[in-house]
Amino acid sequence: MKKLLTFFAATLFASSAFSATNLANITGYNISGSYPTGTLNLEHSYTGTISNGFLPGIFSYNGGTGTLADGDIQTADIGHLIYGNGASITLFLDDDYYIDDVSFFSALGQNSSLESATINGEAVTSTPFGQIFFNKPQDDLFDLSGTALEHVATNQITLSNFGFKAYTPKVFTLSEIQVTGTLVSAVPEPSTYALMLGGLGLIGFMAARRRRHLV
Ligand SMILES: [Ca+2]
Repeated sequence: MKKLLTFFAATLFASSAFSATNLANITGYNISGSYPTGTLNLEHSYTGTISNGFLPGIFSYNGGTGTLADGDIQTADIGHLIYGNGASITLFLDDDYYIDDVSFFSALGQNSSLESATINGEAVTSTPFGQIFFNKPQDDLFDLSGTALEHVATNQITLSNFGFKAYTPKVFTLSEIQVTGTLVSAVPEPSTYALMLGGLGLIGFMAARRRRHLV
């Protein structure tokens, strides 16, 4: 009986452990509004289609993946310059997640003046972190906790309407994008919890009956 109780307790514990925050797998990304690879001597390889964008010298990247989601953060001369105001970036994830945050790692030694963005329709401010440049952290974290997006399951994130500090160029560099979240499929349904708790109750009841019989 004690073994069964331990088993149920372990199952409950394991299911809550499974729902821990993890790096989401970004399977592809589109960028609308971007300088070409080679700008600022930064290299960006991309597997999709690159076409003319909404301004001369500005390009659209569609249907592929590349340097910004390859797990390689801030290697010299690897990265990309994004045309800020009108740009948008769409990330495709391998599964549905409850998103915790989106991190933008700037290219090595590049200033970032990013302050905010619209993410899936919600205005979100960013917090600087990471590499120090001009005596200030230069990577940007968009934290979705406390926003309307916190408990929304999604496999696609669009960032647009980028906001910048006053009197700074409306551009930013990226070397890598990371998304952390909880896999929706790893979170047990409320009915699963009810079933497990019900099982625990039944075992407790049987144990109590056994004890009464033994007296
Ligand atoms: Ca990278």
